[in-house]
This record gives sequence, structure tokens and C-alpha cells, in this order.
Amino acid sequence: MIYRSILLFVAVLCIAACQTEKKEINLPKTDLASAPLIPKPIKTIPTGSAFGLDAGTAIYTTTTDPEFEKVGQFLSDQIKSKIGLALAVNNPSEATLERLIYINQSDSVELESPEAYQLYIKKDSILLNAKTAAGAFRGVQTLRQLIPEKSNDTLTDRPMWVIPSGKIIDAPKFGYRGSMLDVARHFFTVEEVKKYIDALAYYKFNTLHLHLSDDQGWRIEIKSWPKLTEVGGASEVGGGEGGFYTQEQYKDIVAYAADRHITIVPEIDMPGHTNAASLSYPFLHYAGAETPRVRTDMKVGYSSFDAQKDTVYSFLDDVIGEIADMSPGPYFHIGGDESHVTKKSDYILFVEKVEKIVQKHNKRMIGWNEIAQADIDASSIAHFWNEPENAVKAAENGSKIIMSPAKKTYLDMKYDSISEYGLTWAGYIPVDVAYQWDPATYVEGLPTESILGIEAPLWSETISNSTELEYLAFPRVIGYAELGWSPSEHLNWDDYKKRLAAQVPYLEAMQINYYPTKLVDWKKE
Ligand code: TNX
Repeated sequence: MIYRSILLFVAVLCIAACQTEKKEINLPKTDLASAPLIPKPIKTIPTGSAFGLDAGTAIYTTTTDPEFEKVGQFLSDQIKSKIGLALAVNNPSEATLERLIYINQSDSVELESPEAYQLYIKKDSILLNAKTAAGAFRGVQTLRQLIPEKSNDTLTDRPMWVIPSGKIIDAPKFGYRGSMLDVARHFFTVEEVKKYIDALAYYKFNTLHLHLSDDQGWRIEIKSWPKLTEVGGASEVGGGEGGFYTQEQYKDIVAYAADRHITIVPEIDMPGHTNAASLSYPFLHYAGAETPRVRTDMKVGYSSFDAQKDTVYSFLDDVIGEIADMSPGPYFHIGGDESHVTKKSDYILFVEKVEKIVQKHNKRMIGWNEIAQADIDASSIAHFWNEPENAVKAAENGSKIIMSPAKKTYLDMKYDSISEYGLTWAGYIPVDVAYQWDPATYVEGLPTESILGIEAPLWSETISNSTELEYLAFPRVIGYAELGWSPSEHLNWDDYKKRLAAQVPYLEAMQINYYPTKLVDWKKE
């Protein structure tokens, strides 16, 4: 195996070296440092020359890890759909080969973080080094962003896409960089979720948290409790028909995300936000909560599971078990927010018991910051949204924290007074406010080491399809990608807003709707 890969490597380098001597192409001067990359890499060193991407280019990957070949194929597919060029992957018989893109597995110490990569762009080759396929995948996104939409048709007898030369050394600041989609208040189809995943991948997110249940709907098939979707999945906010993912569909989403090195974090919200579940199976209902009925309104805090009943926990063992079996990622999110009608002692009992069930199914528990009231294990994660004191308490207990401050990261907040969709309870969040804050210092008393990362939640009370989802998510979510990835010293609104403006060709090509805020001088055709 190693022999084969060395041979292949030497062979392709030879082809490239011999071929380029034949033709000297007059490539234009470039500046890699001014490329509008988002997130901004740690280090960019321009060399002023260029790599000419054309039909004479081929992609090769290390043969020691089949996941790298998948990353190479992903790059080839993306190049095909962006500029129409079909590049072979690991096909040494390629007769017209002149330049190559080599995606290489490397154990270099500089690539310590699993998502780190190094990109060396020269005249006749591009070398992408990474320790893991995930790192290679992140590097491929940088490369995608460097490929211009338009070719230069005067350099040779065929179109050539000019990529600026130089070196990029890069790795993420946080290991957890996510967005959340609420598919419970309004249901979103598998295709709509995949479209969102594609855009998240382009900006190097590695997590999508799916809010799979709430008062208005239960959205994931549970084979041992079929009424959850038959009854609980049949409506949504505003009275639409709702919907749910079959287990096959959910697995399809998980696999699609995994191909983009994105982990799905499933959430079943409890003990509150459970009206749809209790409507399906009334034994779950807590006496202090409002009687379950079909809910299409936007109220919160009136439902609860009964924390005192053993049957509730056997039910949850089945539900968590079935979902955990379909979710290869390390986490299971139990919600835990806004359980206003649950007695505090019952709430604490409930969280502690459910944590054990989550652990039994080999997952780490995540819960909204309220869970810090319980005596949670240090391996469990508190998801900060509104109570700094609970985030600090969890960190003191050894838990990691995910940062989703409502006033900064809630994608469902309106941008301003003229926003079409969204709520306002946490204030307006214009695009610059969304970008100008530091997850590492936002909560006083929270040590940086406790912060696992950042997540931007998109609650769906006011949105019900991709166009509306995108209106709220874009462009704000692109800024969170940079807050989660780039070193703090690179975060600068004036510099960022120019790079953001340059995202228009991508957003338009992908047919992604976005809010054209006046704060940005959009580069429209
Ligand atoms: C609060 S944030 C909620 C959600 C709502 C959202 C609307 C959180 C953990 N709970 O149930 O959808 O506000 O912005």
C-alpha cells in the first residue's frame, strides 16, 4: 500500500514537472492575501504568481486513507458544478495531465488539530496537507473559495481559472462550530436540511444541531412509540400539516452531513416543550402542566413530562436509544430549557436521571444552561443561551460550554425594524452586532478553556421554507463561521464586511436567499 502510494506520488510529480517545461504561460500577478476568504485563515503568505486550473489539471489523493479519496471526489464534484470543469481523481492514465492538485495525509506536528490543513499553491501544483480527512475537507473549502467564477480565456487555447499562489496555514479556534435548526415549530424537508448543510460546510462549520421535538411537533420516527409521529408530527405553528423524518430519512441526513465532515446533534427537548409527546402518549403528562392538545401557537413554558413516573424513563430509554443508534456523533441534546411548570426538585431529578440514560447509550449529554441547576457530570455540556450564572456554575463543575448567547447568536431575531421574519424578544441583531463580540470573553468569569465552541440557533416560529430560513440565516451565519474558526486578532468588521460582500457570487450560484443589509456594500453584477 505504502509502495503504491509512493510510486503514484513520484509518477504524478514527474508528469507535472515534465509538462510544465513545455509551455510557459504568462500568468497574471496575484495577491493571495487579498482573497476574500471566510473564515480568515491563521496565516496567508502570498507569492504573487498563480496556478492555472484548466482541463489539464488532475486531482490525486493519498491512497493510505479512503476518506481522503472521498474528499478529492468532493472537490472534483464542486469544481464541476462551479465552473463546469471535470477533473479526474486518482486516475494515472490521464493523458493530458499538466498540473495537479495533491491531497496528502501528513503527520506533521504543525497539523496538531484534527481539522488543521496547509495549502501550498504553486505554478504547477497545489499541495493540500492534512492529518485527517476532516482537515483535508476544510482545506478543500478554502480552495473552492479561491477558484474564480470566471475563466481567463486568453492565456492558452482553452479556458483557465487563475488561482493566486502562496501558502496558507490554518486550523480552527474552537472544536465545535455549529448552527441549530428548529424543525419542530415548522417542519423542514430532507432536501431543505441538506441545502443548509451544504452552505454550512462551505464555511467550515462542523456541527448541525437538529431540534427534533417541541410543543408543536415531534419530527423523528421512533419505532417503539409510533404515535409520536402519527399524532405528534401532524401539525406545526400556524396550523400547517407538519411532518417528520422516517428513520431512513434521518440516517440519510446524518450520512449527508458526515460526507461533509459535519456531525448531527439530535435534540429531544424535555421535560418542558413536550406537549406533542404528551398528546401522543398521555401517561407522559405532568399534572402541573397544561392539558395536551394540538398546539399551533408560539407560547412556551406550559408543558412537562412527569418526572416521578418510572414509565416516563423507560419511554425515554427507548427514544434516546433509537436516536443514539442512528447518530454516530458523540452528543445527545436533552433540551432542558424553559420548564416553567416543572417543580424545581422534579426538574433536577429528571435531568439527573436522563443524563444516566444518555450515558448508557454512549453519548455525552448536552442541555440548555438551565441543566446546571442539577448535579450534572463533568462530561456533560451546558449550552449557554441566557443565564451566565448557570454557565459559570457548569464550568466550575468541569463541564464544557457551548456559546449561543441569544442577544448575539439567535438567528431568529430580526435584523432591524424592517425585517420580514423573526422575533424581537432578545433585541434586533444587525449583521455587524452579530459579528462584533468575542465568544471567549462574552460571559464574565467563564474561563476560555471551558468553551467548546459556538452555535447559532435558528428557531422556526416565523419561517417555514428554505427561502425564509435563508433570509434569517444569511448573511449572519457566515459571521459565526469566522467567530468560531479565526484567531481573535483577525476579527475586524471593516475587513470582514468587504469579504462578506464578495460572497454574493457564491450565494447567487447556490440560490441562497440573504438579507441585503445596507451595512454591507454588496458586490452585485
Ligand atoms: C427560546 S432558547 C427558546 C425557544 C424559542 C426561542 C425563540 C431556548 C433554549 N428556548 O423555545 O423558540 O426562544 O426565540
